[in-house]
Amino acid sequence: MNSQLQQDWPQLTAAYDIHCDLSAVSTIGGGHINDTYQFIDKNGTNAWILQRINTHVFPTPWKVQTNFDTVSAYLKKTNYPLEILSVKLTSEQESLCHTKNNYWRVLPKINNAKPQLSVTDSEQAFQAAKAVGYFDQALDDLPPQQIDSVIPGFHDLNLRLEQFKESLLHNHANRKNLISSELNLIEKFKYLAKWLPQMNQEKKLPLRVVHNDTKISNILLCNTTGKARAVIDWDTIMPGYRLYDFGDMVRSFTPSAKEDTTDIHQVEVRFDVLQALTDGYLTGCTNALNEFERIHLLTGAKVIIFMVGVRFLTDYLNGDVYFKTQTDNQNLNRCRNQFKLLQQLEK
Ligand code: GN1
Ligand code: MG
Repeated sequence: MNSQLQQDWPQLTAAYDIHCDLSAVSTIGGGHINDTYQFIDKNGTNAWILQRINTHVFPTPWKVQTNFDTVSAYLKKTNYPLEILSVKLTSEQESLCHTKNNYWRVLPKINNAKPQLSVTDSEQAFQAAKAVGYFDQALDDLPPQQIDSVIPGFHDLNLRLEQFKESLLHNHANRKNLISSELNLIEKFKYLAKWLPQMNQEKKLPLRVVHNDTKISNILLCNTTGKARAVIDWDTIMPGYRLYDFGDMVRSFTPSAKEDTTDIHQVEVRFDVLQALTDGYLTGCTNALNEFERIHLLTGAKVIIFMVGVRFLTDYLNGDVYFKTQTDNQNLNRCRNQFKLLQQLEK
């Protein structure tokens, strides 16, 4: 059991009036940043999610939570058809519980639905992508100024390439020796960083409130019907581009393998899945993309796949301090898988 949870559990049970033994709390989810747990309150049959916000990644947790609450309140006023997340308040009526070292939130668990690490078939891709489409469409009129950019430059590829350069100097455990082919690929694909600034200059891409982390494990599908129940993980909702929400689906839906598979041969773009997710997204957000965005969906995908690959490699060179890892070369494998996808799409 995580020592932070152990330490904070008495305060959490008091703040949320939880009746549950710590031994009955279990870890859930495959997220790389926050710690996520589930428990059942003895007072009822309700299952709950408990999350510890990673303040290394999100240094302003109150702002993250304000974004979350703003979106939650906003969606309730729309005809958004999926489950709307909202947190349980503490006894002090706060949406986060601040302990000595940590920030926690509690949410009702969505029953009979679970996240998955890869997409099984094109029907599933369609359903999940339609849900993301609904999400983006529902946020269409929420002014970006109402949402804080809690991680400045989150999807700024130029910044990510700068951070990569710095990590080369850091070169944890001489890992640079192992990445010569990745270095070549970064040289080859860094042209993608010119695309967005140019589009911005031509004022072609509208800045909107988007999800920014639409990977398959963030869309909960119903265990019974296979239809989407919820789009979860709202911490990175920020002003951004719909093309990147689309792109992160291409990144995480199209390969049949897990993001960190060590068998790179399994990493192939499944074009039927790509077609289905495109259809699904456009079904969900029928009116929310302009002509220009529709034409450039695949460019959005390439940019995001490259960017996430670069971020994994940066963390590898920094000594795995950002994304959670269980094995030594996990971030390198993650990067290699992204770059393989990118090369396939480029073809
Ligand atoms: C991280 O925490 P998680 O697993 O939802 C990351 C995303 C990456 C993703 C790659 C705040 O998301 O940007 O695309 O890993 N989130 C943050 O799997 O950096
Ligand atoms: Mg996330």
